[in-house]
Formats: sequence, C-alpha cells, structure tokens
Amino acid sequence: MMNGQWVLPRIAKKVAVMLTAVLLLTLTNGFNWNTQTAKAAGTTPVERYGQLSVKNGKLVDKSGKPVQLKGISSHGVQWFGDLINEDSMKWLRDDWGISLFRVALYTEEDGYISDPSLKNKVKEAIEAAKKLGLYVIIDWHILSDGDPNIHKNEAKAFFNEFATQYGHLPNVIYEVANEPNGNVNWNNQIRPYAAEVSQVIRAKDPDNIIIVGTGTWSQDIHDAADNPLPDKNTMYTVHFYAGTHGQYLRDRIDYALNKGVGIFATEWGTSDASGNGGPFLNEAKVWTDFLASRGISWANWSLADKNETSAALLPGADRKGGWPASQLSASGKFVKQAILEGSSNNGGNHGGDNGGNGDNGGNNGGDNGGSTPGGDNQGIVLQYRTGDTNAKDNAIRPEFNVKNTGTAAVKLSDLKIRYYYTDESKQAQQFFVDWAKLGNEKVKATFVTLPNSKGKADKYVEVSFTDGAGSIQPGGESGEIQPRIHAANWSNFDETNDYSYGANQTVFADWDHATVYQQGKLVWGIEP
Ligand code: DCB
Repeated sequence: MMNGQWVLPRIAKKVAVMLTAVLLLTLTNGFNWNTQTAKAAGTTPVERYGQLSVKNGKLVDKSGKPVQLKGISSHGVQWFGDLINEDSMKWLRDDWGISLFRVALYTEEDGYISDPSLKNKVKEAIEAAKKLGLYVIIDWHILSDGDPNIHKNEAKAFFNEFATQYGHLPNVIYEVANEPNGNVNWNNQIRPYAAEVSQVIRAKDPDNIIIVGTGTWSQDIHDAADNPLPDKNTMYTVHFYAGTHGQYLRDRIDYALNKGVGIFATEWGTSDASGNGGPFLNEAKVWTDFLASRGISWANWSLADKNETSAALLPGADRKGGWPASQLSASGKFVKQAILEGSSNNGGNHGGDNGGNGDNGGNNGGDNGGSTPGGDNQGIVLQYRTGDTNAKDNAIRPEFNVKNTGTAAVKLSDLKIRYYYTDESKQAQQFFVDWAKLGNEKVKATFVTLPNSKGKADKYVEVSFTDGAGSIQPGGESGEIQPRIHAANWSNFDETNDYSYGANQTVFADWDHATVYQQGKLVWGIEP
C-alpha cells in the first residue's frame, strides 16, 4: 500500500483524509484516570493547578496530580478576533467552565505573515487569561503552509518575543505548528523544526508546556511517539473531526500513550474535517468520553459565529459573551455540556451561573455494529462515474458505488475493486479518499503493476475495505466512494488511453470496465 500526502487546497472545500496504513493496535487503557480533581470553590483554574508539567506522559498540576484541561479554540484571529476579549473569556470560564483558551494565529490566509499586528490579539488574550486565571495556548496556526519550515524564521522570532514577555507566567502553553500537512513527515521536517523553535523558547522559558503538531493535519502522533523530542515538558497534538476521524485515530492515541508520550487534543470539531457537515454528535460523544477516560486535555474548534457546523455560536452572536442558548449552535451546546461534565472548574465564583445544567446537545454514543456472514453472492453490481473530466491533469478520480442486488448481505471486507489504467509517470502512486459514505478511513488501496501491459492498462489500483466497514444488505449499496490517485511527483496522467476510464460517464451507471472480486473470485466486470 502506498503512503501519500496531499497538498491542501487553498480553500479546503472537501474533506480529505490521507489513506495510510493504520496501526491496528488494540491497547488496554494503561492507567487509571482520576477524573475527579479537587474542587476548590472561589479559585481560578490557574490558582488551582499552577505550574503544569508532564509526568509519565500525563499533564500534571503543581503537586504532580493529573489534570484534564478543557476549553475552546478561537477561529482565525484575522476573521473572528472580535470574539476574543476579556469579557467573552470570562463568560466562557464562568458559564461554560473552561480552564483553557486557545488563540489561533494563522500564519497564512491573511494571517500573521502578511499582518504582524495580529499578534496584538494574542497578547490581549494572554493578558485576559492572566487576569482570569485561565490557561492559554498560543497557536502558531500553519495550515495552507503545510511545512512548518516555510515560516520557521518568523516562528522563531515570534516565539522568542512571546517567551520573553510571557514565559514567566504559568498560564502560557506554546503550540508551535498547528497542522503540518502535505509532503512533510515527522522525522524529516517537523521534528527538526520543533527542536529548533523549542530551543528558542527554552532559552527564555524553561518549563511551560510546548505542544508540537504532527503530520497529516496532526494525526500522525504515532510517528512522534516513535521518536519524541528530548524536552520533558513537550507534548504532541492530535486533531480530530468527529465526522471524519474514528477508531483508528483513538488507537493511535493509545499507542502513543503506551509509549509514554503526552498527547494533547488542541483542536477537535463535531463536524467533518472541513469544519462543516454534521454535526456528528454521537461520534463526538464517543470521542469526549475517550478523552475523559485517558485524561487528555482538549480545546474545541471553534469560538466563531461563522455559518459552519463547527462554529459554537450562531451568526450574529454577541461579541462579549453572555450568550443565551438561542445564540449557541448545536455544536456549541454539545461542547459547553462536555466541558461542564465532570469538570472541576465550575467553582469559578466570578458571576454567571455555574449550575452546569446546560442543554444536552448530545445523544448517547450509538455503536453501529452488525456484521453479517459473507457467503457466495451473485448480486454485486459496480457503478462508476468519473469525478474528473480533465483527462490530462495530475489526478485520476474514479468514483464508485457498489450495489448488492442479491439475497444475502455482503461483507465489504470480502470485496476488492480493480480500476485499470496506464501510468505515464512510472512513479510511486498516491491514493486518497476525498469522501466515502461508509467512512473514508475504511477504504484502503494497493497498486499493482501488470507484468505484461495490456494496451490500455499497465497498472491497476485495487480498492479494499477494512473489517470495520460492515456489510451491504440485500438491496443496499455502499454509497459513494471517491478516491483520488496521483503520481508521487504530481506529474500529469493521460487518461484517454486508460481501460477503466469513462470520459463521458459523469453520473453513476453500471460499468463493466472495472472489476469486483469477492473473496478473490471475479463477480463483476471484464478484465482487460
Ligand atoms: C483544520 C485546521 C482549521 C480548520 C479546521 C476545519 O483543518 F486546523 O484551521 O478550520 O481543521 O477544517 C477551517 C475553518 C474554516 C476555514 C478553514 C480555512 O473551520 O472556516 O475556512 O479552516 O481557514 C483540517 C483538519 C483536518 C483535515 C483537513 C483540514 N483532514 N483542512 O483531516 O483532512 O483541510 O483544513
């Protein structure tokens, strides 16, 4: 199976998740987490917990006791900076029970690099956090600049300034690279960058927590766990979106925890990875329960009133807090409740009602099990359309829908789809899933070069499904599966001579120029 990263489009409009080997490690919860920390009325979070540090992979307070911080992240300060102020943060502390606030300073997208004055908003948030006794994450929000080294010099200057000015405060947490993505990995780009920036911070601030992003939009925590940084108060961030990222990512967290490294979820959403779609509150509940059981601190994306699912506020919400339920989105209600639940932080005693009976936006996590035995089935139909009408660009986008017209359920993990093409690049191939109804992470692929090329085919991609993908019931279908193939060097293909390509088939219809195998047996289509 090929690993690959993809380049983030400037305007991310579709959820895309890298398809890669998933660590199938089932690990037991290696430690007992005490979620009940001492409740001291009338004190702020920072008064209660003081100087944080990392001990045996856990975030601990001044007396060495594990602590789970919970809170919310701002959206980009260049867009929603007016929602970041002492009043709104006070409201979040007292009404929502947050102990943590994250300030997202985008580097690109009209962020800090083009407008350095945006750092003043970060300073405002830190000053407010100091007054309110909140922990504050200074988030160097790389995103379209997938490689943190692109703005490394600016990062070093920025963190030097902030560590010098605020490093003495116990409130401050540094996040040095939000979401590395694209053609970068932990060992070659991210770790060296983080080591260099950390050195700058440590020269001024010997002990506050430093959090480092990981590859694939901060999902490659296993790579960091395999080769962590030497600094003992460094943690690694995992980011997840409930509609996109599921069990495989929780398994990676357990893998990392069992290796003894500290994990911090500095950003997560109830939406899909685009920030929109859903909300997926059942899935989100599975996640917040998981984080609670592992004692992992988190900040939700985001404090914004943008018209998107992940925004906690509805458009036009007040700028300075005081939000009634009618100004909260479904996500905002869910997140507020998740923060208040089991929180030791509602003794804020600075006004607001701390009752904690927020509206419960969440349903209880349902599990969708239901596997059925395979067996011989003659009812498989493959539908196809091309998602790409440009036959000469760098992408091949065959989209599939598998129908079961038979009488027995068909296990998806028994099926393989082959799509045949000619590979002009002669390079390694990259495979991504832009969308799959059954869950992007449940679709895998491998590339096979034919020993003897057959005119219109010298390679095929074989799409398969994980055990967790479930079954297609009689009369049912898989739903759309939208893969994308690129050469490792992003060179163009010529699809006009590809066996499986249907230039004119832009709506789903049966397609026999791609094949389906069930437990290895050809059950649909004609091989080239
Ligand atoms: C992350 C980014 C964050 C982004 C959210 C949701 O990106 F850290 O900046 O926020 O997750 O996508 C979104 C805002 C939008 C805004 C857009 C661009 O919600 O309002 O227009 O940023 O500034 C992720 C996270 C995961 C994945 C992809 C992205 N993933 N992404 O797994 O594929 O494409 O940005």
